[in-house]
Amino acid sequence: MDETDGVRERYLAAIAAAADEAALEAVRVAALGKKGEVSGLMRGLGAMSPEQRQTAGPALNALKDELTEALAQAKERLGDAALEARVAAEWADVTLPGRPAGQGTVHPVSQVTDEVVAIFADLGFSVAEGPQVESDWYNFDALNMPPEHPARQEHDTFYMARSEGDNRPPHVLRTHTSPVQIRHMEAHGVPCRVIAPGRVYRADYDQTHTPMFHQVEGLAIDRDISMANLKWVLEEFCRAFFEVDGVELKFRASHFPFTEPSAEVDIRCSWAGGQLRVGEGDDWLEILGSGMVHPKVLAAAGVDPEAWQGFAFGMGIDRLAMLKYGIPDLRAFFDSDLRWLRHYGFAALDIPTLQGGISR
Ligand code: 2NL
Repeated sequence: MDETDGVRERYLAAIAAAADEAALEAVRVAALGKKGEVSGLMRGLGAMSPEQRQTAGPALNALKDELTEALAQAKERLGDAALEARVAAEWADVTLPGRPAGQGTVHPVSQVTDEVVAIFADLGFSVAEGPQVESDWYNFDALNMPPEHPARQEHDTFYMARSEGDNRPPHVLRTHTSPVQIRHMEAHGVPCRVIAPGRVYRADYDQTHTPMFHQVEGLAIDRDISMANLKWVLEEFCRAFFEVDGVELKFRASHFPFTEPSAEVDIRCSWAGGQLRVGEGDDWLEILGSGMVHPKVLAAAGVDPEAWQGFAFGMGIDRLAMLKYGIPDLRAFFDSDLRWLRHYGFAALDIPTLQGGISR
């Protein structure tokens, strides 16, 4: 049948020429779609005589089957080719290094705490911890600060709320870590050498004070511990912490309720060029308070002051961190860590939207 033959050759050629699946679909629609040419020929069967239809019918059916089959094969071929092209284009080098993940850093206060703990560990001190909410007995009375003592007046201390009729003893946010050492002596007895690092709280807020800050206290009790031992331990500590061999300390007479005698300790330094240099110059920088533990404090902790004696000291970790790493405003620690982190090269902080949110 000449007419169908021409159609067959044309569509087989078009199928072979289709460059992609879209072109192939266009050929299918042109031939076999509802308004397609072959579909039109098949509709024409109805107008034929039975004899004509007997030969034309099977021929058209065979044509339709052949084109359908050719279309399916072409589609598979083009599909494979498309997939291969995609695989070639999307080739991934699995040996490339990964994208660097954002990295955090240890907070300077934690870092300094770790350094201080390590230095005192070398000197034979262990670490003690205790509650941040304390009874006023452990925080004050045991430290020879009776109720009428000025430091107990409300202004500096955070008191825990009590509902009316609740007659339990008052509790406070600890104002120093001394109570940790009282508890340590009660629990483990003496002799002892401990340090107590941790958070402490005072209602104070300005360039050099934050309501929460960090302290490390130290305590050494034995039969014959003296101020000379205190002096050596603190010199060793400063040598190690400030990484200066020629540290020079000055013990200045002072007063604390929990030590007698008491001394504040200054370290020789220079501020030449606005930069702190420890161990040289003509300035003195106060770095800690210390003294021989008051007999009443030993007695309060269940230790016989006739048989035992020792020294104690306390210092601010945040201040130490400031001095060692040069951050001028204590509030930078806690209002936002951003300056600290930038100081430590935390690149992600240079995102403009983040900086827009910083008020200081
Ligand atoms: C300071 C002064 C000090 C103590 C803390 C202490 C602890 C016990 C007994 C006696 Cl259990 N004393 N601690 C002693 C002297 C000074 O801290 O200026 N801290 C920042």
